[in-house]
Amino acid sequence: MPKKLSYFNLNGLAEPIRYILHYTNQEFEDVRYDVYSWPDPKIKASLPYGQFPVYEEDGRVLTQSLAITKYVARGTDLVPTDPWDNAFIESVVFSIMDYWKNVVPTVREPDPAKYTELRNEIIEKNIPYYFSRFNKHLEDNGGFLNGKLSWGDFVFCGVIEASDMFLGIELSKDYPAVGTLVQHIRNLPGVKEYVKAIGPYTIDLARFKYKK
Ligand SMILES: N[C@@H](CCC(=O)N[C@@H](CS)C(=O)NCC(=O)O)C(=O)O
Repeated sequence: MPKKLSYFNLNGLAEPIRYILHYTNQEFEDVRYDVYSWPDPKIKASLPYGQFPVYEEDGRVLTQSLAITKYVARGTDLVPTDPWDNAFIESVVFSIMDYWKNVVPTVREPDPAKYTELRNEIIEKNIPYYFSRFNKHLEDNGGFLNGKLSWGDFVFCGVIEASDMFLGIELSKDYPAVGTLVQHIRNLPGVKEYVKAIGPYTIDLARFKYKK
């Protein structure tokens, strides 16, 4: 059953999917496009909705990172069978994506002064608002989104890592429960070896052409 995940040579929305595929020992082709030469009009036009990540399996194509993340975790205990548990996990996942929606326009801002202004706003406003709540949520729920490791924790970890990289910050420093969960995931079997093999991600926003 050949599996293929296409994204940029970055962590971003694909890293939780890669982590789960490694953690659950699923073989896949990890296709990475150079983010600095994006957009490539021909490749973009070939994508169902013009965006990555795209997951392919047996000739079928899936888009949307959260749908893919949940799909690759199916049949494992990363996806609870209880509907309430799933909805509870999803509710935090959607909140972390609400936070992430503030980061994306910042990264795509072409004017350096405006970028600094947007970045400062995230650091001074959005992060304290969301992360005080996320940190408390984790403290109240055994260190996870819902009491034990689930697909949602991988999404959560992915957004923290991408956010740290794009904004040049370290969220774990101010939010210890968040940091503990990120470290837990990075040390999982399969994930640990993968993280070591690829090394840390970096981004040079000055070379990033994909601006609005
Ligand atoms: N809601 C989509 C968002 C996908 C998305 O924003 N993809 C970005 C990378 S993180 C992308 O492909 N950007 C390049 C483009 O739009 O041309 C998901 O979760 O998969």
